[in-house]
Amino acid sequence: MSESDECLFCKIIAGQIPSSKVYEDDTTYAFKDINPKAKIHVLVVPKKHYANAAELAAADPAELAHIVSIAQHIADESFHGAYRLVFNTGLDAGQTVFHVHAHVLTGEKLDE
Ligand code: D5M
Repeated sequence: MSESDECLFCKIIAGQIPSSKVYEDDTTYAFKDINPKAKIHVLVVPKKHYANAAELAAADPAELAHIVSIAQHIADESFHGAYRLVFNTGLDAGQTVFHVHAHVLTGEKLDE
């Protein structure tokens, strides 16, 4: 069994686990975080499995840039382009799902 067979976000992307989709294209999937930390809290993930942002940046920097552009689009539509973009990287930074994901927090004024 490969790593991605056991990966929660790979299963969400494959439609094996339900999610609240907000965006999808050939390479990328975005869905609402189950435990929102802001009025709008979306996770943007590459469909291909990478463990974290550093792995993605090394392997496919264009996809990383694409994820940033999707975050911008979500914020443009919902909160005049203002948003917080977070990649928790590593257990001690609070990463719990080891399929790289951008947390996009927007929709309201955020705490500093
Ligand atoms: O972020 C992992 C995030 O994934 C965390 O904010 C909860 C979210 N999560 C976990 N399971 C689901 C499902 N099934 N749907 C939507 N969101 C989910 P991390 O940075 O790894 O701590």
